[in-house]
Amino acid sequence: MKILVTGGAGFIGSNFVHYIYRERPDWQITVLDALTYAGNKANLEGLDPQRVALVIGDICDEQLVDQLFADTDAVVHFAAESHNDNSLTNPRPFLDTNIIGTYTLLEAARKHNKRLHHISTDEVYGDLELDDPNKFNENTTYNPSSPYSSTKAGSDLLVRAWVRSFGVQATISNCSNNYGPYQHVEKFIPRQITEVLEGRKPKLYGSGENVRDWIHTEDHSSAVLTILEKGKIGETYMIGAEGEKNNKEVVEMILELMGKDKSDYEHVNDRPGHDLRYAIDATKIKSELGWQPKYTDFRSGLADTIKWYQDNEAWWKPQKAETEAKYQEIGR
Ligand code: NAD
Ligand code: TDX
Repeated sequence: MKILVTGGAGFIGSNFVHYIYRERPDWQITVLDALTYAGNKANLEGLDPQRVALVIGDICDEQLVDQLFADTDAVVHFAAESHNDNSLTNPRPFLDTNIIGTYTLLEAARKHNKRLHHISTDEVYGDLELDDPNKFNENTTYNPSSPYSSTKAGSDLLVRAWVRSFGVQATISNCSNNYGPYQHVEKFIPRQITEVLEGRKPKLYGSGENVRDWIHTEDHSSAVLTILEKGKIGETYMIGAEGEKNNKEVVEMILELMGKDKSDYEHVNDRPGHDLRYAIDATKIKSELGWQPKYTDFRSGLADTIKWYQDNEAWWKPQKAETEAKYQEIGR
């Protein structure tokens, strides 16, 4: 089996590559990654180059994509511009990568008749009230809020159309917020951990009552492999692990696990259009494909993640000053 992984040098993509490398030792893996600010070759260190090849290139490059699709059995598509705050400052790269990039892959999947799994997010459904008893499921209406989530929504709709109109063999998954090793320090959990490691206070947007449904990235990987092997073409699967927590609770837990006073954080300006709550109903993937998450103890997953950032300062330090300078400019 030969598999092409787009965005495989980013956070979730590289965790997936490590997972496949361990779980499917006879698979050949090619990573296609543009190594934007979010991609890092170091995320693939330690993997045998006989089994894992890195091609540095853009998913919008039709010729390159065509060549790579000709020589693979299946494609898992993680590559994206992925950070909401960046999309509020400069939306254009989100349109290029998330929309045109996904279109380019779909055209190659159509031409070469190759299996494609598209990675998406729960954010395409907009947000929920704090007391809404319903969670997002595969039939929830699309209602994205930000340039990021609207371009992810657009990419999902392209996949659905290419399945229906051209018979492309694709599936989609919409996952909740991931945490774990190799996550860029611009994102919530790594930002707070590294702020504490640098002797500053965690930064909570607004009141901190916004809820995210956390899943360990390892569970996201096992779900994606399950869909790739057992999923039904044309179907969408929600991925989540019942990990709802508000941001204030998460910051307090980080501080406590790092031996600090749990009130030792600061409030900063809120994100414009900030989604209030995400929550996933993952009944379908559990009942139809038999998937179950393993990392259901958030506190211990968070403790492991803190330890990873403590042990891997050389990995995150080069991104940190530039990331905080960007936040300073936007007052968050
Ligand atoms: P990330 O920003 O850490 O990684 C994205 C990767 O894609 C990087 O390696 C980057 O270099 C690469 N890339 C960007 N533009 C490219 C292009 N034009 N051509 C080739 N490569 C390009 O993102 P992530 O958090 O790992 O997210 C991966 C996927 O999972 C995305 O599709 C995202 O929408 C989705 N997702 C993320 C989360 C989350 O919590 N982070 C949750 C659900 C879904
Ligand atoms: O410093 C911060 N303080 C803060 O309170 C940062 C960076 C974030 N936040 C809040 C905003 C959100 O409510 O924390 C929450 C999580 O923020 P992000 O890490 O930026 O994630 P989110 O906007 O929820 O989107 C994430 O999950 C869905 C990923 O970045 C997306 O790629 C994915 O699709």
